[in-house]
Amino acid sequence: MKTTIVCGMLGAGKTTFIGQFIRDIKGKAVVLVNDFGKTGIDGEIFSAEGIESIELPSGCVCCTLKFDLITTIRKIIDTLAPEHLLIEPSGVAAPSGVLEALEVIHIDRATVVGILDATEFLELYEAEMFGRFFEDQITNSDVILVNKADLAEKEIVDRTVQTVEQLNPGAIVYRTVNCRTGEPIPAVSGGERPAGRHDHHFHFDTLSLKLGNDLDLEAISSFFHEMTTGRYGDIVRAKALVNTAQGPYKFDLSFANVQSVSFAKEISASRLVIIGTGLNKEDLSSAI
Ligand SMILES: Nc1nc2c(ncn2[C@@H]2O[C@H](COP(=O)(O)OP(=O)(O)OP(=O)(O)O)[C@@H](O)[C@H]2O)c(=O)[nH]1
Ligand SMILES: [Mg+2]
Repeated sequence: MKTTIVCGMLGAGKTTFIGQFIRDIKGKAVVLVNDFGKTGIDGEIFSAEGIESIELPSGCVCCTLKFDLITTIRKIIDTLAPEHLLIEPSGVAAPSGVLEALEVIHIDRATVVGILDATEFLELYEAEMFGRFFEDQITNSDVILVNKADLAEKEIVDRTVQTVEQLNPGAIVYRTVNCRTGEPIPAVSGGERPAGRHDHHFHFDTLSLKLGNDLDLEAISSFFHEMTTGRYGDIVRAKALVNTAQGPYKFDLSFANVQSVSFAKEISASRLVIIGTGLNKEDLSSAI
């Protein structure tokens, strides 16, 4: 079984990447996705794209859920027998923690794809906002996408690529928009991994809300923009699947960037997940 781990900070583009990458995979592919929030969202996104996935929500597979990760992979192998397993850990997971879990079940040739959001990476990395999180991600990745190149200035994208190449000269680096590499990703795997691991020492709070159906598309969009202002706390990521009065929609906030796109299918249950620090949960719960 081929194994690919797709890691990256919250909202960097992991799910977007898998949606593209899986089209080039021949044979049965299954995605194991670990949403950080209490309510899973990505599983339904994969399902709408016809991608088979197993969800492991609520927590982080590189720490508290490591045992669950091992058990779930074993179960996937026994029951679904995929030829290719793709793992999307939560956006706070250290790939070294995921690799350690894989070692326990003797999967030692996984390819690690690291996705960086070019609009935020340098600022967060240089301010050492997340300890050694980015270093762990970059040094453990075989392939790195400097993504969201459409939203960042060219000079920032160039400096991001330089920083990545300095940290990991052996990695294959792409500049991408919507994670499109323009060529199939080479099946490189298991290059030299740095010894030791770096736990993440930052913590995000999460809030999951059930939403009513028939909410107005514009109202939800403006609420998403309002969430970037700081009035509800420091929100780094929010995502929602909602059957709006104008049809099913997917909403995304990652750092200051907000997007809404219509969703291919009726949504099973309209819901919203918010991740950040100092969340004003009372106001958030009554705002929509
Ligand atoms: N403009 C722009 N938007 C992008 C790009 N890549 C991804 N996005 C958008 O960024 C948002 C987050 O993308 P996802 O693929 O869900 O990110 P993720 O890393 O899976 O997010 P989590 O699983 O929540 O950590 C979505 O609205 C994507 O459409 C890009 O290159 N440019
Ligand atoms: Mg995702």
